[in-house]
Amino acid sequence: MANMPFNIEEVCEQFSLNGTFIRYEQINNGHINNTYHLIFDEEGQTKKYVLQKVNTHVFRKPDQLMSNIVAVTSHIHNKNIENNVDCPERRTLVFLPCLSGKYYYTDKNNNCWRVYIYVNDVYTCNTIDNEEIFFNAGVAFGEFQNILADFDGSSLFETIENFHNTVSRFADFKKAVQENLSGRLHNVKEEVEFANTREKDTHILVDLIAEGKLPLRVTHNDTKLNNILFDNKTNKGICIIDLDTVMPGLSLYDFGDSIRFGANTAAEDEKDVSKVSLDLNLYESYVKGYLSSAKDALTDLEKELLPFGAKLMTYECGIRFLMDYLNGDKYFHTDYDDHNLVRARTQFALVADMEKKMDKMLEITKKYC
Ligand code: GN1
Ligand code: MG
Repeated sequence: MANMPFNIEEVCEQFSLNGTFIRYEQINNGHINNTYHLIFDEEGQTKKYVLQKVNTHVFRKPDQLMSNIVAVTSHIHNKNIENNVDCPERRTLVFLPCLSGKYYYTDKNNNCWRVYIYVNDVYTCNTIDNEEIFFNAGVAFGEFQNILADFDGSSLFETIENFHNTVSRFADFKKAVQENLSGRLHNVKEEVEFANTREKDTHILVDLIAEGKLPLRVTHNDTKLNNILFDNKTNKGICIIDLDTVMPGLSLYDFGDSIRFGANTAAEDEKDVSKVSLDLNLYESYVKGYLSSAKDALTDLEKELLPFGAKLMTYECGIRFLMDYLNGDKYFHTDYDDHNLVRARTQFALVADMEKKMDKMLEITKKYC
C-alpha cells in the first residue's frame, strides 16, 4: 500500500465495505473531484465500488451536497420501481452511508469521502465515434429531466450559487481580468476581447427567467457525455452520474452543455483550434434523441432557444476556463501550465463556429419539434 494517495483501509472501514481489498485505480475523468475504483474480493467474486474525494473548495457544504444527491437518487429509484423498469439498481447510483450514518466521511486531514456501488457492464465515452451513441445520450438526459419533473426543486440546496447565471459569471470574469492575479493577462488580450464583445448574450436567459418566460426545472447542470453510463449490450444510456450540481435550472443548460462537449469535432483541450467545430450531424442526433424523450415537457420558447443554449453554455465554459487561467488555476484540475487557456480557446472557437452555423442549427432543431 505504498504510494497510496490516502489511507484506503481507514476509508473502507468507515463505509463497512465487505470482502478483501485487492487494489484501486484512479479515474481521470472529472475536473473537480478525485475518483477511484476500489476492487474487492467477496467470497471469490469481484465487487467494485467507486470512491470519490469531494472537492470541498468547490462544494463547501458536503452535508447539503449529499442530502441533495440522496434525495434525487431515491426519487429516481422509486420512480423506476413504480414504472417497472428493468434492473432499477443499475439505473441510478446507490451511495453508501458511513458509520456515523452520514453519506460522507471526513478524515483527520479534513478530506471528504463518499462511496457508491459500481454499476456493472457499462462504459463511458469521452468522445463520440458514432451518431447512435449521441442520440442515446440525448434520450438519456431527456429522460433524466422527465423523471425529475415531479421532484420538488425547492427542497434542493444550491450547491454552487449562480452556477449557470451567465450575468454573474461574466461579472466574476470581469473581476478576474481586473485583478489579473496570475499576471497572465498580457497573454490573453484577444480572448478577453472575444468574451467582452458577447457580453449582451449573457443577459438573455437571465432576463427571460426574471420575466417568468422560461420555467425552472430540476436539471443536472453538468451534462458532459462522460456523465452517462452506457449499457455494454444495448448501448443505451442507462444511468446518469455526477449529480453534484442537480439543482433548479433551465432545460437549455442541460441541452447546451451536452452539445458543447459532445458535438465538438475536437476534445475540450485540443491544442490545435483548427480542429474545433460543431459537427452538425452529431448536433442533429442529439436533438433528435433529446426531443424524443423531453419534447412534451418543453415549451415552444425553450425549443426555439435550444441552439442559443448550446452557444451560451459553450461561451460560459470558455469564460470560466479563462477566468481560472487569470486567477492562477485555482478551480479546475490542470495537467500543464496553459491547460485552462487551451480549454478556453477551444470553447471560443466552438462559439465562433456555432455563430456561423446558427441558422442551420435552428433549421435542424425545428425538424424535431
Ligand atoms: C467540471 O467535474 P466535471 O469535469 O464533470 C465543471 C463543469 C464544467 C466542466 C468542463 C462543478 O465538470 O461545470 O462544465 O468541468 N463542474 C463544476 O469540462 O464546476
Ligand atoms: Mg462534474
